[in-house]
Amino acid sequence: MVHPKYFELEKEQEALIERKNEKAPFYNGLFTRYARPVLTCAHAPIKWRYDLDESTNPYFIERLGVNAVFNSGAIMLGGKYTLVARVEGADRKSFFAVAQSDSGVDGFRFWDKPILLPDLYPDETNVYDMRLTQHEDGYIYGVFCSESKDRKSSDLSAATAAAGIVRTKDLVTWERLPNLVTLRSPQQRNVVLHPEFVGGKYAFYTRPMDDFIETGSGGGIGFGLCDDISNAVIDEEKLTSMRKYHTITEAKNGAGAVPIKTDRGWLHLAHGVRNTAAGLRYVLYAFATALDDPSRVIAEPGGLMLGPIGDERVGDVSNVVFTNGAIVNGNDVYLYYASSDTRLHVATTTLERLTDYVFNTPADALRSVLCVRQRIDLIEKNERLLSGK
Ligand code: M1P
Repeated sequence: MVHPKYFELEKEQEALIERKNEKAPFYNGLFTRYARPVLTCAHAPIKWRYDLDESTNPYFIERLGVNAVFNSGAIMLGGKYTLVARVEGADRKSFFAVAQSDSGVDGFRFWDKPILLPDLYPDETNVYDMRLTQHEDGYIYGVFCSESKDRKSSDLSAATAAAGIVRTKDLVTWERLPNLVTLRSPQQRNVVLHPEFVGGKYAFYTRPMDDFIETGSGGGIGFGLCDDISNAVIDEEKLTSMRKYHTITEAKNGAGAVPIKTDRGWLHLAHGVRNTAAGLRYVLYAFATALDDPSRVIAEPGGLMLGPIGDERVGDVSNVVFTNGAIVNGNDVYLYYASSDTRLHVATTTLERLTDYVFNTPADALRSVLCVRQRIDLIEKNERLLSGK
């Protein structure tokens, strides 16, 4: 017999999924934020978490809890806004699951079962943060962090991060390819596959790291080419958006969503990290690279584009916003970002607004005195306009 509590929880969950989202009272001219997250642990199907059978679960206790639903890859598929979310079990292990919506801002519903990836690496302990690239070769690629225990270290928590690669045509059947090899960087996370061939090769945005947490000598977001994606090896990574002292990228940065092609260049939505007395603070920023060379930065607004506010600031890893997916539908851009490694939100904008933001927002002047100069120039321009002179 199905436990009666199941029907109660199902009803509550249905109400949660069906609840319309509303625009939040926030204005900056660039983004519309929404009042409610689009995915949370409460969206995970009841049958993923509970044994529904009253005879084996008389108290209807959650057997396999879901702790968080966050960093999601995003594409438009079959006319639906489609996310491959990072779902984290109560056991701390993350896995991937597809959720779809008709509106992009509410109504996200998980498919029946999470994705069971082909098991190529026996030491792989955790997988997370899949970027979905609809590549011009006809496949949808998922590039994600494949984390394994570092068996060379005596430190119990020592781990190594590599970029796992899968491909599919429908998000149902997945082919796993060998992990990306970067000959000059010992570890990789936040790797994104560029959607087009560059000089006939597959192009990846990388994030060279010496260590699992610290990027060490890794100077920023890298870029590398490889001939064969079924055995992807990158010999040389050159830097695109670099980490800089006393900016939002000082501690580290990483590619986020798959770059968006516009007439003026590739638009990149990335994250930057700085250290504070309260720990690491993750914010989102944007930059553009050249159409004829997607590694060459041609515009980089100063400062953060989107940071954690209100309830977003608190969670399992507080003071974090992180993106690994955006969807462009016509002129509209849906940026999916997670807050504090706990839940997933959406912010919307348009291609025109995003392009204007990236190309017309001043770069970081890098020193207080120059930043004040920048601001006084703006104030004086406004004063001239306001006084009609
Ligand atoms: O906890 C914040 C984020 O930390 C990592 O990002 P990075 O490699 O730039 O430090 C990722 O593990 C990400 O999943 C997480 O949201």
